[in-house]
Amino acid sequence: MFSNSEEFKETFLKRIEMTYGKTFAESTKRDHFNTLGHMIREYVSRNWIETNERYRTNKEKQVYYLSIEFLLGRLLKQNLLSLGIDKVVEEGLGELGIDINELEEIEADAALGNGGLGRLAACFLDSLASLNLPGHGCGIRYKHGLFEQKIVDGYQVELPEQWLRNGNVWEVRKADLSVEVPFWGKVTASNENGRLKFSHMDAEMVTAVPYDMPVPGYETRTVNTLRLWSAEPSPYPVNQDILKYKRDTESISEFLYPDDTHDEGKILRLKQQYFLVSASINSIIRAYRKQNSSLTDFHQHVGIHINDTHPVLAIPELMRVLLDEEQMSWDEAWNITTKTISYTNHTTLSEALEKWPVRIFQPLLPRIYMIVEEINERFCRSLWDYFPGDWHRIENMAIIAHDEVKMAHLALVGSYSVNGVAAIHTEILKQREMNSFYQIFPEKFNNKTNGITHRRWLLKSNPKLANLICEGIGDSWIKRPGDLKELEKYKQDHGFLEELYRIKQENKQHLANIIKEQTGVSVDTASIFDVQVKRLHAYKRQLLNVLHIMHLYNQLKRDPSFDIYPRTFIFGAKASPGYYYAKKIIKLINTVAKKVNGDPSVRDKLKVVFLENYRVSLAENIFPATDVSEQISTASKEASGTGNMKFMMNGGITVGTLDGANIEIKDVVGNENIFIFGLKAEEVLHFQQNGGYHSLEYYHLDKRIRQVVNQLTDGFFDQSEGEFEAIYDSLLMQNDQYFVLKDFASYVQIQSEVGDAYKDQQKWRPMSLINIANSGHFSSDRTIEEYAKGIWNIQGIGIT
Ligand code: 26W
Repeated sequence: MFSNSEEFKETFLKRIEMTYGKTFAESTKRDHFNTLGHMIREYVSRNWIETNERYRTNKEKQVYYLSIEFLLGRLLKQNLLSLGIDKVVEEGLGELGIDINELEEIEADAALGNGGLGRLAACFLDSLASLNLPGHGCGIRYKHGLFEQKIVDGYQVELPEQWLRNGNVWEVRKADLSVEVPFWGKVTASNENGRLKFSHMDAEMVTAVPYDMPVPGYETRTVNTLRLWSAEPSPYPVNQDILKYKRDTESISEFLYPDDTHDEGKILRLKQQYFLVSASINSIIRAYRKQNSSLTDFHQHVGIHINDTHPVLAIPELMRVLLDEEQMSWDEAWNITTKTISYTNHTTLSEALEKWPVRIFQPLLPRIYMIVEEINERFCRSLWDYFPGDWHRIENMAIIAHDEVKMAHLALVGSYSVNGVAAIHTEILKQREMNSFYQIFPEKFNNKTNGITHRRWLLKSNPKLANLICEGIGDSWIKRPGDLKELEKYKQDHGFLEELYRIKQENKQHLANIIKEQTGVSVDTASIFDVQVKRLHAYKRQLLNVLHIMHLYNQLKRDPSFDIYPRTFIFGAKASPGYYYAKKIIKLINTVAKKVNGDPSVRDKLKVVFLENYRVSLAENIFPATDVSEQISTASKEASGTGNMKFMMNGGITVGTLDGANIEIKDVVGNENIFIFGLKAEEVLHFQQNGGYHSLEYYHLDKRIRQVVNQLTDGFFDQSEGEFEAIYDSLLMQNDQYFVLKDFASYVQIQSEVGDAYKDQQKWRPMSLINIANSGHFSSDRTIEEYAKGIWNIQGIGIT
């Protein structure tokens, strides 16, 4: 299509004239972006077709990753890099006077996810394709992704996100592959040759239309597919108000629920879940039937992975197809289903565990409910053998109990593999949260520590560092991230460490410019950039970070000569719109920022910045510019964390609790290259079980704590009265559930050690380098290889 910049330019210019009927001089940046996007999509199409043909002829087992979220971000540069045409295109555009970085800014983030779980799914797609593995994504094409956040007077304000406003160049609508999804109605049974046949009557049909996006691997010929489903009115007649029907239908893929870890039990969300599952399973089976006459060996050719419980209805839906359409016996259908489905758990927080009231579930999905009931009855009966007479336990393990359907229990019973996302998280599942299930299905449980794609989070977003690494150890790490380890040979190399520092400073300057533009605050790149970016949640303890800043401010006010290495504290976080407490924390951060940044007496020592609308594209500017990575969740609460890995890979050093994957980061970099503080998971669990923690004691005994906590209510930060009462109460009246005050002293102490370490650059730079050198372990390539071998039983054929 084009192999050098001359050919590229020629095609590009011709395209602009033909598509827009304009001369190049008249064309806009958006015309350029769209033209380039379409050229790239055409460029991949040959390999896309060939990949699908290869999968068919080799009869390779296919894996489908079902996820209610895919947090993709922008795709332009990632696609160019993967296809190996980034240089040619950049050069060609440059000769036309077009800056690729400006074109990149035209693209809207595909923000079809809330946070960790959705971004993990996006990283997995990149690794699957890059490892030549037959794995595809199935999700929902939300018209509105995660809300846009504005900060107005220190408060979060939400605006609807509009990523499709200017179209999506990467997708292909495939209306001919649409699937009809039934809701409501009733189930009737008839007798056919002595067998009961169930039919779903009078259902309201919704048409699921697939939009496919190519997922090219990095310098491979493999192009996998991300299929996103959009809800449209069905052509089948309905006897109701047609306008209402159209609205109701389209609302299914209208917007992404902005709830991260809090189950709201809204009927529309259950509709979304079944919509995704039913459309995906039926299109998977349709493709399978084209190749195979019967579904008896389905599980040997297809793996279906469910990303948390949101797509767990894949289990009863697959059962339904096998029972009602294939006429299989229950035992045969169950055997196939439980050898097809595998499940990842992403959290142990009880408020995140999905439970659906039967009164909502049953009428909406009548046939699916019958099947879940049958699964439950058979399961509970089998429990008698394991726990004879233990009524209480059996009731607790049931899938349906007290008029609720417990989605996690359905996932545990109907899948062959259950994995946690970091070693400690999997242990907590086995020993505590899911212990009863572990006792009867020990073989199902396994760990797959999360990872991130180093091709986006290092190669693409930190090109300067990537270049330095290539100069130092070659470029094999791009395909084999474990090779980053070779960087350790530079840990005493002055020249190399100096370069590393210089690049960090340049990246800090770039971020400083963004901060200035967005907030008006000038920050000093000579200060330590100390960053906490992630969803706002009480357990992640942004509050601990703020209380520490308040304390530093108090110390500087008391003693202006107080020796502290200058620091810039940077926050980015969206709060779920209904999460009152989280929104108050955002207001607190902004309130403290205003006071501190406005006080000339601390100007050279402390700055506090809240960057609004934290998202993938902003994150790509933040990770490369960070010195200190805040990973300070209450131990046992953060299942894994993946931001921690992104900082590490870019040379940021972790201040963290022994929680989630922080523990494994500590294991690979060694104690001396990470700053660990605070309660351990067992201690947290101990206090939770036996009591013995009284936050008021810490308030009375530690005057630093007393001072900052009092400042929440005494107007010291010029807040209006009662503004932070909820925060004050959580700490003192509700006994500080997340142990903020308990960990305060230890956090202050470690933070002062961080300052000392940074001051001694001879010490800091090797630490930073060792973090980068050992980050290969946290590439999602490693994670996906473990899923491929340990769960899915698939292999990449050696295509490059
Ligand atoms: C029902 C509402 C709801 C929505 C989302 C419940 C739970 C979720 C997700 C499971 C929340 C989530 O994103 N969990 C995060 O998953 C990451 C990827 O495994 C982990 O790194 C994070 O620690 C975990 O919080």
